[in-house]
Amino acid sequence: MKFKKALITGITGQDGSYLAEFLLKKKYIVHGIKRKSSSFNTSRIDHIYANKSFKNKFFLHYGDLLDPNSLTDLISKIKPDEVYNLAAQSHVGVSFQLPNYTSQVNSIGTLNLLHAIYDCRLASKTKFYQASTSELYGEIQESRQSEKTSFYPKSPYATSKLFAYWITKNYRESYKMFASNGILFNHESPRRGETFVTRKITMGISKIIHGLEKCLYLGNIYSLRDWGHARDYVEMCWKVLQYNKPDDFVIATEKQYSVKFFVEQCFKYLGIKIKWSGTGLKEYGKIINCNFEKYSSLKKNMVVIKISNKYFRPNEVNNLIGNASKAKKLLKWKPKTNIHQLIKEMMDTDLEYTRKLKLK
Ligand code: NAP
Ligand code: G4F
Repeated sequence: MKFKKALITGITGQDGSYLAEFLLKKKYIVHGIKRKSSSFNTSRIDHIYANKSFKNKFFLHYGDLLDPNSLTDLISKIKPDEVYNLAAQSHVGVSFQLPNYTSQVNSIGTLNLLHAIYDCRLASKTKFYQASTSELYGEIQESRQSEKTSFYPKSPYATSKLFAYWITKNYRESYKMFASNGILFNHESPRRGETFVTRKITMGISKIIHGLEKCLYLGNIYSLRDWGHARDYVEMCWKVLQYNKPDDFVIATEKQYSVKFFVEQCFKYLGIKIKWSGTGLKEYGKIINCNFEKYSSLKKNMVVIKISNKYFRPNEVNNLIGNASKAKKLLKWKPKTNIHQLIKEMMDTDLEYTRKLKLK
């Protein structure tokens, strides 16, 4: 039996790790590109590497989106059936501090990868998935954003992803490549990077519970997002490439919550009641009630959330909510995990992680 071969860029990231697991379960041979780093950067995929049943099915290679030679070299050797381009400088806030670098990696990096496939004369064989983003909608032009909604990017990150979105379509049209965009709304998990807001919250609360921190500092808590689970969304990346033609798909839960709501629900899940007071930079959240015997680090009226100027962006995307009816209809998709299940999984994992951290 001939197994399909997939090449994943960004395999060491949140989505890359879930996608690798998903494809291996589907009997793919999975190749991943990892960057050279001065410290270990494979913690999200070490368990896959250690799994004996994936021996000779899972391979890691050094490479970088900014090193076209490494991409051509790998693609010519592997000859993948499917390439998933998940690699990016993916932090919107950081992109304001690293606009040039972000643009190089996210825009030119995507071009480098597409062109490597073309150069290796694999344009008619290899399917290409581009990790596009709801950040493209930025200053929203329609109350629910679909594939037909106009883009209005508001950060160097979003602008760089706009180039990547269009160059993907361009290679589809010019060279008849099966090149598709998944326009994914925010998706989270216990493997989310610790500086993205949901994970920052679940990790921050866990550290407060275990007495490792006193207070969590956040930026714009009135920002609204459509949050799904990364595990559900990587299945969609795969489905996008199994569709009968290359196309672009919005993937979203179609439900929207604020950052403030996410904070409240995390505390609520733990049986802790908080109260908000103040406004603007002076807004704060304090503990009103909980089982103080169980949570010995907490005290009544303890201020656990404060607002810091540091976490506001020069240009904010305030409001995102997707319309995923195309994917629901054509790819037969519906999200499996709701916000409360997501919070439970993230809180449970981070509480256990910080409990062990405290024992060290
Ligand atoms: P992530 O956790 O930040 O992972 C990014 C990955 O890209 C990491 O493996 C990183 O390697 C790698 N990378 C960065 N620069 C690279 C370079 N120059 N060459 C090769 N690899 C490089 O991101 P994610 O949340 O999994 O998201 C995956 C993709 O989907 C990204 O393109 C992101 O922009 C996009 N996206 C994400 C969301 C979301 O809500 N998560 C929504 C829409 C779109 P290191 O581990 O070495 O840093
Ligand atoms: O978690 P975030 O940093 O994610 P953001 O900016 O929505 O971007 C993520 O989702 C995109 C899809 O729409 C991806 F393309 C992108 O790669 C990334 O995965 O911030 C969410 C919201 C923002 O409005 C931010 O201003 O939360 C607000 N926020 C409030 N306080 C904060 C904080 N964000 C962070 N990171 N840290 C805070 O302290």
